[in-house]
Amino acid sequence: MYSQALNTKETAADTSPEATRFQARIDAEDRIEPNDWMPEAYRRTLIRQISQHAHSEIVGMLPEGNWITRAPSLRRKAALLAKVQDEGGHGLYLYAAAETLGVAREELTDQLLSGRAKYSSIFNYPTLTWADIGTIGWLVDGAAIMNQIPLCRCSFGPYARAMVRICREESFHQRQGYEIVMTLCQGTPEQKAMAQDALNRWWWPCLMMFGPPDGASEHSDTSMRWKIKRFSNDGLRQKFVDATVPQGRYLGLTFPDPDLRFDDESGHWRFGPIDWDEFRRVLAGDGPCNRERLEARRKAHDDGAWVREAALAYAAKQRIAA
Ligand code: FAQ
Repeated sequence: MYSQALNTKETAADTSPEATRFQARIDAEDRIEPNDWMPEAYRRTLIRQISQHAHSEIVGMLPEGNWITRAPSLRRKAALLAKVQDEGGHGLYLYAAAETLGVAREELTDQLLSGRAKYSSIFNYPTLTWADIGTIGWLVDGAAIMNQIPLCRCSFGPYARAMVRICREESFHQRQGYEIVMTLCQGTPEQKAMAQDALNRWWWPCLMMFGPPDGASEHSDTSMRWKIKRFSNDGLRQKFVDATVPQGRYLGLTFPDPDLRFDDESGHWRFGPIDWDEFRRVLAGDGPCNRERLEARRKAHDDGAWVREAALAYAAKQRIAA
């Protein structure tokens, strides 16, 4: 029902009395709940963002899942398995939050599998070595937390509440990733080189995770007015750089950016230009792993058809018995 609107630009321009009351509630930091009146554009914006977030968690299981069988020790394998399962859980809470807005989960799944819905650009890059698993935890989960902590204060109650638990788990993920990278950096020269290579490949795609620059972010103004977003894309990107650069320097790693420098006046780490052409290519389906990721999700969906059929048959039997 809402899929036609996936790519439309929403505005908060409605001036009806309901819309005015709604905006006053938002301004007063009131939480909006599923049965409350809300502008259709607010509902569509949330369905778009929450479902794309859910898809990101589900597709995000694939790059790391690739290393479960090759983790270097039983301890590492148990932690990675738990992390990937957490990501599956995050996807499910988020689909449930989206469903409270009146959209069916089957429709959201169909949008992902047909390629109509986006998921985070970062999951279209390959995991080539074990250091990539540490680096994903350190940087990708680190970026995810930076973006998601403010979402715990999102104006829509079910999304905000789901984010509280998700952020606690992401925080553990970030620490386990940093600990993997730290272990490699304290290991042999080959291990340290592996960590450096992973940082070289993941740094720029992680900066792209925060979305287009503010001037090109079509949804930001409206989403900030509705307090779905609390910070702009560039604002969060800068917070992430400021938090992460000292962590990398502590490990003795070098960031792949010749322009990176600390600006005494502003107190921020300044970074070089981001390759937005690469970002656009990845979003258009032309990243290193886009096709592979969607094929893996389609196969998982087809392979799971018998589970859905069995659950429906069981539910029908229960109804007859009742
Ligand atoms: N990738 O106007 P804006 C994770 C799209 S979860 C792909 O700025 P908005 C956990 C955007 O959708 C990571 N598309 O949009 C984990 C829009 O297209 P549309 C996911 C992107 O919504 C860790 C268009 O560009 N997190 O990592 C990206 O105001 C490790 C214009 O952009 C979330 O989803 C991108 N990077 O701001 C799992 C958090 N950036 O929809 C496994 C919630 C932008 O019109 C392992 N989402 N686009 O077709 C958000 O905070 C926001 O939606 C943004 C984008 C900030 C992502």
